[in-house]
Amino acid sequence: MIELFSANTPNGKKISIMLEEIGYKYSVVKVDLDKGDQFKTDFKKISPFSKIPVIVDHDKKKNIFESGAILIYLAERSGKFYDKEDRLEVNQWLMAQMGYVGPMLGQHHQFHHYNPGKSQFGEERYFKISKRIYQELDERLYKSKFLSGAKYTIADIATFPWIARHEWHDIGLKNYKNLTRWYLEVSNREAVQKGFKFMKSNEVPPKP
Ligand SMILES: N[C@@H](CCC(=O)N[C@@H](CS)C(=O)NCC(=O)O)C(=O)O
Repeated sequence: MIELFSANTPNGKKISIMLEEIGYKYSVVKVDLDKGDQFKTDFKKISPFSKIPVIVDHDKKKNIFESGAILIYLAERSGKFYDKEDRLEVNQWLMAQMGYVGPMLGQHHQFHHYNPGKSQFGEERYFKISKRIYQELDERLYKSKFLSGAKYTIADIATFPWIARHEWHDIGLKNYKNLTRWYLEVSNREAVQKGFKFMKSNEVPPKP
């Protein structure tokens, strides 16, 4: 049994989607980030930077923090979405999500969605970078069915919940044909739809 400590955010959804994809049983412990649950002593013991998501794998007696590390752990444990021969390619797209796509779109959320009007520099900078990311992903998906190649992998699972915030991004997902094709294909997966609902029973990936 896996315990998932999480919140309803793109990083949180990566792991519920993965757990649904591999068919593992899991329970969800909601970490209320607005109330500061992440700073509680017990949570800090399993999350040194006070961030969700974290999993506790009770069968293997392991706690894992960092969504990329959790995805790799679950992929290796289940033998799914991270084939050995494809790992070099998957790692690149996964790390690009962890180090670039997520953090930059996250800043765009801060300046454009949560705090518009506070910093023109911040708004313009992250809007521009976010548009660039859409373009770059679109170019990749013109050449490749999924991010790391022909197969759906943990790189797609990591990236999808971020693009699913496209309404906040105001970039116009529909204008990016290949990114939209990928987005719809991933959205239509049953496990993705289930994983998306892990905190709100009626939530679905928004249409492009
Ligand atoms: N690199 C981390 C980022 C996780 C992250 O930023 N989590 C946010 C929510 S999406 C969080 O827990 N924020 C609470 C805080 O920083 O106080 C990962 O991918 O797991």
